Amino acid sequence: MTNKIKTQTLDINKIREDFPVLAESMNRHPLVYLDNAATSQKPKSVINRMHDFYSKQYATVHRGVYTLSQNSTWECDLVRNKCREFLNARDTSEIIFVRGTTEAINLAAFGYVRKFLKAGDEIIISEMEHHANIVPWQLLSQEKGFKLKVVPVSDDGELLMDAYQKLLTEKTKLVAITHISNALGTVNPIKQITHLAHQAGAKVFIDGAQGAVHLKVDVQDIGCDFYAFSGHKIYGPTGIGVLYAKRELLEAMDPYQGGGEMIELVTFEKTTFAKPPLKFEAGTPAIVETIGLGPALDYVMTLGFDRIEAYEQSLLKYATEKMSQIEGLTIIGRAKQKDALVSFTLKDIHPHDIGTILDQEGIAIRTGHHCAQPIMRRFGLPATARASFAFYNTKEEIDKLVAGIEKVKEVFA
Ligand code: C6P
Repeated sequence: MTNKIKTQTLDINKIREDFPVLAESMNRHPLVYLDNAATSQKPKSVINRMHDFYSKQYATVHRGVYTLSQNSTWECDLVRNKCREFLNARDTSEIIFVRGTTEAINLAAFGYVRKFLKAGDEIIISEMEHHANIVPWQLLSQEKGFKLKVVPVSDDGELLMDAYQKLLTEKTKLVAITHISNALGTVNPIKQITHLAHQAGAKVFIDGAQGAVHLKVDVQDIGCDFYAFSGHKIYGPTGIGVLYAKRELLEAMDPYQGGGEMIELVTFEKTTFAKPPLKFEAGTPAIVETIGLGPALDYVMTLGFDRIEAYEQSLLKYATEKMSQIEGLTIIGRAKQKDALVSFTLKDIHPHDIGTILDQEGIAIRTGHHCAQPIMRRFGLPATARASFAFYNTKEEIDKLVAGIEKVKEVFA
């Protein structure tokens, strides 16, 4: 893409036409979809590609000698290469297809940590992690006797980097941190986190479920050992995601699941394994979901992350200004580096009530603990309401959200 195209602003009306669901109505109002951090809507290019593939090209991968299957394998390999390009990984063997971020974290936990960490070792996570980046490490720590240490978070929702540095010791073997918090929107300094962890001799896992959607990721520049993201959050299908890991780690790791295609040779006495990535992809994969991920990544790469970020930041700024003016509304998470979501409480109104009333206005937001109970506890809250934005959202939609919140207040006045 040329610099000229990249410096143009996004044509939001045109973009919205690419996402058919955005033209739908909900409860007699035009749909205002603000739950993008949970899962994002799909452009026609993704929907059509999957439909066409099922209609004309579908066959298994890696197993067939016939042309239909070989083409299917070829198409999935092209998507693997697109993921490599998307993350700037060195090689396609460093791209493992998984069901999503959750499975990627479990793969690293059970393939790497279970093999290489021992009793007394330490893993550092943070107070703002999603449960997916807590529970797998916890399950293993209980089995293996290593310790989980937690980086605290400031009142603004920023990681306390001094505390992080103090937690790092020669016992630290892994640092597992989210790129962007799904509950607060905080963008963490993952390059610095990685650098410090490496100085202490620890490996680094970055949970990119939110990060890969909003920011340009370059795994070589970050230097992280693992990076994971989910297809469904980045305008692609559910059931497909990526674990990036450095090749030498993948070679040393144990497979996560046993089954078809991940083997080299099987006897009843012993099995040897295929090389990465197939070593970690047991069973018939999510073929059509893999195919659908291709146009989703094309879509964001064509828009360009500099433009996506600039536009989403303008939405965040606008929403923050407008919502701050609502009496009784408190924004949870005011980090200096923050991405496109606003988590909030409104007086003592339960977030589920806020969500239910907004739904009557056609506005979809998420309410609850956002699968991040520890950070809710940190702020002394059971739950928040969360509006999360994508590049297809508009300031007019934020105005509708603000009007909807005023309506909630009226109901509870
Ligand atoms: N967060 C949200 O509404 P999966 O479900 O595997 O695609 O992604 C899990 C996950 C891991 N880490 C972070 C930071 C996440 O935000 C998520 C998913 C959704 O915030 C569903 S709870």
